Amino acid sequence: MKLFLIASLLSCANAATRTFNWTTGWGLQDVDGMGERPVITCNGEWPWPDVRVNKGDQVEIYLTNGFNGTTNTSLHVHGLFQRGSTQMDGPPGVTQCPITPGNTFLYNFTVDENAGAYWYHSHSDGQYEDGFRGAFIIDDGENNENYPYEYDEEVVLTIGEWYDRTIDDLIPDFMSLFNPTGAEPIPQNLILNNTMNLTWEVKPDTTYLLRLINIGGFVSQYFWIEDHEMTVVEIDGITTEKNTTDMLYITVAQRYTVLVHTKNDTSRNYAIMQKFDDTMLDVIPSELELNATSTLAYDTSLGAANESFVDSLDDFLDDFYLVPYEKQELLGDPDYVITVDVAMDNLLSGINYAFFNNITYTAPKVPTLMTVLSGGDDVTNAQIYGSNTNTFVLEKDEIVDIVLNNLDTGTHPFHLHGHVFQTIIRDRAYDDAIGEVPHPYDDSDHAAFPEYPMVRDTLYVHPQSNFVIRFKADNPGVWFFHCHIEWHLLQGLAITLIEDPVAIQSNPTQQLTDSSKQVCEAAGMSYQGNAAGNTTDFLNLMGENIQEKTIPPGFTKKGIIAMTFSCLAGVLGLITLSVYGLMEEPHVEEKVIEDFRLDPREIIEDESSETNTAENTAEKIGA
Ligand code: CU1
Ligand code: CU1
Ligand code: CU1
Ligand code: CU1
Repeated sequence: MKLFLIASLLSCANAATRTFNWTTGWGLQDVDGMGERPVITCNGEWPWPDVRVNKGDQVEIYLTNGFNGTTNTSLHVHGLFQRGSTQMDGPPGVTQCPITPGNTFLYNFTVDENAGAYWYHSHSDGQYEDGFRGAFIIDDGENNENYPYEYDEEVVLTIGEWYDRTIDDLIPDFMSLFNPTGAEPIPQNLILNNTMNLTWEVKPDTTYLLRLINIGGFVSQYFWIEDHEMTVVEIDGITTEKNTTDMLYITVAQRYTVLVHTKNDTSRNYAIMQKFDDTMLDVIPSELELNATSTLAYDTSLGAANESFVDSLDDFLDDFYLVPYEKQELLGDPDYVITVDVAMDNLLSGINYAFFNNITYTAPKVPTLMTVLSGGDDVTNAQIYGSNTNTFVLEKDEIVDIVLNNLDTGTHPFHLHGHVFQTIIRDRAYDDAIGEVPHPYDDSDHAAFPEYPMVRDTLYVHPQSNFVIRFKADNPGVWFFHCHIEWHLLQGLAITLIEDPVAIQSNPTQQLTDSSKQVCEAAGMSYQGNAAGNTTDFLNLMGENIQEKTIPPGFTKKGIIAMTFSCLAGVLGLITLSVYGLMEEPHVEEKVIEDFRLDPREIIEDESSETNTAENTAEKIGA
């Protein structure tokens, strides 16, 4: 008994409380050498700090919205399970109200995840693309004594893309009638540790634990170091068996921790290479540099390394075959299978949205967690959370499969909050360019599930393909599942999982804090009621937030695009500029036409009818 007491006192002494006071704001920074542009600052400075904590630490982050005007904010620590603290997870509309200017939210939670690489970022309106993000590294004790692999030094390298304009400046053009295909803005550069042409000075014959974190919001990157192998030992906070490769493919939000052993020879420097996955770009501007080169410097007097090329981009490590160090057998058959189809399409306004099962996520009037906490006996009824939150209610400890069918021709990195998951199927890409059509998962005809599946928190699906992930619903909370491409989250590519809502209600640690309530009050939002804010009849959703109407039957997508062209005669030049972000691309009209499989003659015809009103154009298209 005495021994036990001493042991627990010691562990208390080791667990520190780590307090951070962060205030957002705007500043100017030249990040990529292309000139200054506004960035989101932390206490007036940029970049945001990288955070390092110990497992067991209590973390308190006081986040103050220091923006002017109407810009809201929030914070999510990516990869943390927030066990017993779902109200600290961050996404507005899901677990909290948005933090309005002048207000402060206290994020207060215990770190009990595996040692490894995590990160934090704003969960509002694409803000992290403007620089509101940083690494969040968890150590296991002073010297990581439980860590299974030997290394000499540790280095964090964040990667990401960078735009020459701010996201709040790009959003109106992106979510616009003038961008009917939903073409994502093209970034100008790839950055490494918030800069370009970085020099990483290394010692010879040394093993580095290199933590690669993609803190970007759009493109996946290929990453390699000239003439140096990388041994993967961790993905997304999960320690893995060693796996050696020459090249990684890292989607946004994913982390790869690798061992790199340096040469015993300092006679030359080597290139650290990042390359866009250009298949994710709707157009490739001629001036876009797809490769970014930094330097692994054995001797800084030798100067920067030259660009290094690879023969093929197909030889990157396939994370599907990685095995966790603490092998976890395939979980048993699912109790609940959630099947979701991903698609991108236009709603009536002509704006392009993203859908899971024809629903584009639209935040409720009352954040979903707050509906759980005030919903009494109705909480297990998914209806009360609204028609547009795509909510699924999970029972305590059930095994859940998410079957995701990607009907879209793009690659998407999906992220689940509150969990890591086993990846049991990831099908190959189906290429529309050679006539292949979307290939949904077929329960009666699929590859064998792995015995020890790969486990992580962010997973990409190939174009027109599918994946199946599996987890145990053992973490009561409200958890967002969404595409981590910020453009697609803005377009509504998200669902909400509510895990064991009765347990959330009854757990004293899951209740709303004063800070949480204050932030809602300041935002003029209720923290009680169903998705529509109805506090008496939770089944009455009158007045809830819903997506705009779909295009009526008989109207085709092609017709809507034609309407866009005819109503806005002569705007092709404007579309060229604002949608495709190109002024010099010679064939952009063809690209627009190709995107919609339009008959060019039809556009010409429609363009000629300049005097159409919106109504008679609609009539014509409906016909
Ligand atoms: Cu997350
Ligand atoms: Cu994230
Ligand atoms: Cu996406
Ligand atoms: Cu998220």
